[in-house]
Amino acid sequence: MITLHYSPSTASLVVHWLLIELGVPHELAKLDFDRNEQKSPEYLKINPAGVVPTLVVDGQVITESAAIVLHLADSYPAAALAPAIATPARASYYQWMFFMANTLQPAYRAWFYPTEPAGEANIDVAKEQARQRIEAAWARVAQHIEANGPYILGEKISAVDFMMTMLMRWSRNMPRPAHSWPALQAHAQRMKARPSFKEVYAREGLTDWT
Ligand SMILES: N[C@@H](CCC(=O)N[C@@H](CS)C(=O)NCC(=O)O)C(=O)O
Repeated sequence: MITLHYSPSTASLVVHWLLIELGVPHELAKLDFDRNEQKSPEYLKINPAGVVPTLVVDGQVITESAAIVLHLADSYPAAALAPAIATPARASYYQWMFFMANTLQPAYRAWFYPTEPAGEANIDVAKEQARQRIEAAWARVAQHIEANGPYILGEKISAVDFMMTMLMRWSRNMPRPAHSWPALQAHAQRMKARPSFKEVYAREGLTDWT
């Protein structure tokens, strides 16, 4: 039994999307952020950070979107979304997944939760720094895809492309959206054309950035 604790349009989107892409039977447990359900004592027992996603697989709790994505890709090898262990492709796969999780995600966190870096008094500075970090990161990914694409690992799609698409989406209302880089726009179009993307959009009730 697999249960995804999620909230629409958040970091749980990539997990939801992959569960659909991989054809994994699952249940959804929706958290209402407007009611702060992600901070309820009950939810904090399984995810002490009070964030989504949380995936519960046969009773085992797994948190951190990138970790869940890596685990799902390994667990369903028929989809070939993870290169073989100890190969050069696997090294690149780790590199880019960690880049998404360690460089882009914290910068987005600072953009969307700008009081966290240095309090209410420093929101503008926090947002400006986050914006610069996000744009610099996308410039680097765009350069890489332009030279080595169409996917992050070249000709073959991998789980990182799903993570990357979710993160590109997060910039859609920012001063410089990721899709304004032509190489990233082309990547996004490929990913959006997947039936699983349309399906996760339908299931989460999303309509923008199509
Ligand atoms: N590193 C975590 C970050 C998750 C995260 O920040 N999720 C946000 C939504 S995008 C969240 O749940 N925010 C609610 C809150 O902080 O109260 C992961 O990748 O799973």
